[in-house]
Amino acid sequence: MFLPLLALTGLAVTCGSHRLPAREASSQNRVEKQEYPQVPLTSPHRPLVWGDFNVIHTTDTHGWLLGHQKTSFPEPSFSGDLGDFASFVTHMKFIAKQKGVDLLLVDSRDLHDGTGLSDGYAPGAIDAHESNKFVERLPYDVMTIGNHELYVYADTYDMYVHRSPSWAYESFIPHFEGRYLTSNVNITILNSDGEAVSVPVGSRYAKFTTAMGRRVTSLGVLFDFTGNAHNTTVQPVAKMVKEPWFAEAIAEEPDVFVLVGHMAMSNDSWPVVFNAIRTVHPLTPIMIFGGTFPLLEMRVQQLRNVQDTLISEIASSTMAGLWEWRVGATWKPSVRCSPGFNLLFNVIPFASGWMSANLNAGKDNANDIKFSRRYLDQNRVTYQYHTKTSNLTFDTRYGRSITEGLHDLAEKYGLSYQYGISPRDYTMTRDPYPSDGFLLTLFIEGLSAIPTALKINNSRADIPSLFIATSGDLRFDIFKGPFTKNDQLTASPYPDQFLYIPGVTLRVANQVLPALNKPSSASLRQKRAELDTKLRELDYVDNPFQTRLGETESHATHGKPGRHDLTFGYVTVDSCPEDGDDTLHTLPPSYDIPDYMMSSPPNVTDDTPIDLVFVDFIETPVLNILNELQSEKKYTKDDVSLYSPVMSNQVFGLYAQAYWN
Ligand SMILES: *[C@@H]1O[C@H](CO)[C@@H](O)[C@H](O)[C@H]1NC(C)=O
Ligand SMILES: *[C@@H]1O[C@H](CO)[C@@H](O)[C@H](O)[C@H]1NC(C)=O
Ligand SMILES: *[C@@H]1O[C@H](CO)[C@@H](O)[C@H](O)[C@H]1NC(C)=O
Ligand SMILES: *[C@@H]1O[C@H](CO)[C@@H](O)[C@H](O)[C@H]1NC(C)=O
Ligand SMILES: *[C@@H]1O[C@H](CO)[C@@H](O)[C@H](O)[C@H]1NC(C)=O
Ligand SMILES: CC(=O)N[C@H]1CO[C@H](CO)[C@@H](O)[C@@H]1O
Repeated sequence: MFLPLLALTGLAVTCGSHRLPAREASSQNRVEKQEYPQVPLTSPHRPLVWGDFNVIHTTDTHGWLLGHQKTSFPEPSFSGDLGDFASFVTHMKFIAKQKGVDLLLVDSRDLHDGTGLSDGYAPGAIDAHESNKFVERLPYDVMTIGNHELYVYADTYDMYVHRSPSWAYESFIPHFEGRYLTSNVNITILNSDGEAVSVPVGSRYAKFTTAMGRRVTSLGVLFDFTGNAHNTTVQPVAKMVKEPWFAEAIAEEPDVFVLVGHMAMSNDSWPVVFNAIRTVHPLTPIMIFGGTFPLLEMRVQQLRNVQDTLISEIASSTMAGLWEWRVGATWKPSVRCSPGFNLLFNVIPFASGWMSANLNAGKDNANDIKFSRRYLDQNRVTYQYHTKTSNLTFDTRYGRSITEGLHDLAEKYGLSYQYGISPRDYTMTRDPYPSDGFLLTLFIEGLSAIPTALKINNSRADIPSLFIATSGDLRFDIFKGPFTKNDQLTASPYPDQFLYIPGVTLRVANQVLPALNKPSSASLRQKRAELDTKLRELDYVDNPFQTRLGETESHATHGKPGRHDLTFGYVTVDSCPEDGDDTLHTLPPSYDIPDYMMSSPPNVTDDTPIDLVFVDFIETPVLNILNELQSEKKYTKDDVSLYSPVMSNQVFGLYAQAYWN
C-alpha cells in the first residue's frame, strides 16, 4: 500500500512573464512561470453547446495547480493553472447569467500526491494543507472525496476539522457549506465527551436550488475502496443505497439529480446508485460525474505489489501527476449515452469536462432532453476561445491572486531547485524499448542513474555489481531542459531502498531478471491473470492517450495516427453522439514497458561473485528466485543488507548532478 509521499519537489518554472510589474519588482530572483503557452496551441474546433443546465467538471487534480509547464507535446495542452481556471469560471458564470441559464462547477477529487505544491510540505506538516487553501477559493457547487484523501488519517482529519477559536485557519470542508459530499465515507473522531464516534467526513447529500430556481439533489460517492486509513470508513456502495438516509434523501423529486463520485464511469458501482434512484424516479434527469480509475497505474503498480497486496488495493494506489477529468454518463429512461473512459497516465494535470442539457425541453417528455458533453484541454487558449476573451481581457484579479499565491507556495517549498539540464525527453510509453529516449533505460541501463547514484560514497563501489529495477518505480516522463527536484519526484517519487546480496555469481545473477519477468510463483501468476481479466473487462487499452469505452462505436475519425497537422493528445472514442474532443489531437505512439530491467552486466567471468542489488519491495521474489536457480546456498533475509542510503526517489537527481551540468 502506498502512502502519500513526502516529496521535496519543485515545479519547473520558466521565464517569460510580460505582466504583473508589481510582482516582478518585488521578487527579482524568482523564476516566473510562462505567462502564455510558450508554444502555439491549437484552438478548440467549435464552440460549446450550452443548454439551460450546464456543468463544468474537474477531477484528480493531484496537486498540479500550476499546470504542466514543459514544452514537449502533449504537455503544453495542459498548461493552464488554477488561477487561469478561476478566471475561466468567472467568465463562464457571467455568460451563463447573460444567457439566463444555470452553470454548476463540480469536482470528484484526489487533491494531492502528484507535485510539490501539495506534497512538498515540511516534515510534520499535512499533505495538501497549503494547496487546498487555493482549491477552496474556486466556487465549487459540489465536491466529493477521493481515495487519496483517505490514505492518512491526519489528511482526512485536517480537511474535516471545524474552525477552532485558537486557529486563524478554517479547515477545508467547511468552505463548501454543506456541499462537500461524502455519502459513503466516515471519519472517527472524539466527541465532546471524549468518546470515539464515526461521522460523515462531509455531508451525505445536498439539496439546493440553482440561480435559475432548479431544485438539485446531489450525492458524493466513493468506489468500494479498501485501502483507507484506520478510523476512516468507506461503506460499500451497494450497502449505502439501502440506508434509510439514502431513501429519505432521494424521496422528494428534484428537477435533476447531480451525482458526483470518485468512481469510474465504466463497470463500477454507478449503475447501483443509478438504479436505486430510477426505482423511485423513473424519469427524472440524472447527471453523473465520475472520477478516476487508474488502470494503467494498476498495471504498473502490480509490480510494486507482487508480494502480498490484493488486486483491489492495487487498483487504488497512488497516482502521481495525473489530473484528469471525465464527463459523466447521461442516462435517460430510454437513452443511455456512456461517457468516454479515459485511461490517462500522469499526463493531464487539470482539464475540464463540460456537460449541458436542455432540461426545460424535458418537462413534458423526458425523451426530449438532449445532453451534450465535451472534453476540454485545460489551457488559456481553450479558456479564451470559449469565453471570447483575449490575453488582455481574460485574467481576473481573483484568478491572478490564485496564480501568484501558488507561485509563493512553490517558492516557500523551494521547488525549483535545479539538478541539471536534461538533454532530451525520456518517456515511459512514447519511446520504444530499446531506444535512447526510453525512461527505464536512463534509469538503469548503461551509464545510467541507478548505478551512478548508488556508487557515490559507497565502499562497495569497486565490487562488480548488477542492479535490478522495475518500471513500478517510475511514474512520469522527464523532459528536455531544466531538471528540478519536482521533476525528479514526479518521475520517480517512491522512497524505496536498495538492498543487495553479496557473493552471487554473475551466472546466477544474470538469470534473475528473466525469471522476474516471467513470474514463476503460482500465486503471482494467479494475480497477473486476475489483473489481466480485470483489464479486459474494463476494456483496457494500452495507449494511455486513448479515451475509450466498451462500446466501440467510433466518432473519432481525427484520431488516426499520422495526421501531421495535429498535436499529440487525447482522442475520445465513446458512444455519445458526435465527437467529444474540444481540440483535435492525434494519438502519440505507445509502446509496452518491460516490467523489470537490469543494469549492463559487469565485464567479469561467469563464476565471479558479484553484488546483486535490487529495490526493497522485490526482496521476497528475488530470494525465491535465487533459491530456485541454484542449490549451493539457501538464501534468506539474513543475506540481504542495505546497499546505499540513497533511495530510488533520489537517483535521477544525483545522476543529473553528475552528468547534466
Ligand atoms: C482510532 O481512534 C480512536 C479514538 O480516537 C483511538 O483510540 C485509536 O487509537 C485510533 N486507532 C488508530 C489505529 O489510530
Ligand atoms: C457514519 O456516521 C453516521 C453518523 O454518526 C453513522 O450513523 C453511520 O453508522 C456511520 N456509517 C458507517 C458506515 O460507519
Ligand atoms: C497572447 O500573448 C502572447 C504573448 O504576447 C502571444 O504570443 C499570443 O499570440 C497571444 N494570444 C492571443 C490569443 O492573443
Ligand atoms: C558524498 O560524500 C561527500 C563528502 O563527504 C558529501 O559532500 C556528499 O554529499 C556525499 N554524497 C552522497 C550522495 O551521499
Ligand atoms: C573485458 O575485460 C577483458 C579482459 O580484461 C578486456 O580484454 C575487454 O576489453 C573488456 N571488455 C570491455 C567491453 O570492457
Ligand atoms: C473489474 C470489475 O469490476 N468487473 C466487474 C464488471 O461488471 C461485471 C458485471 O457486473 C462484474 O461481474 C465484474 O466483476
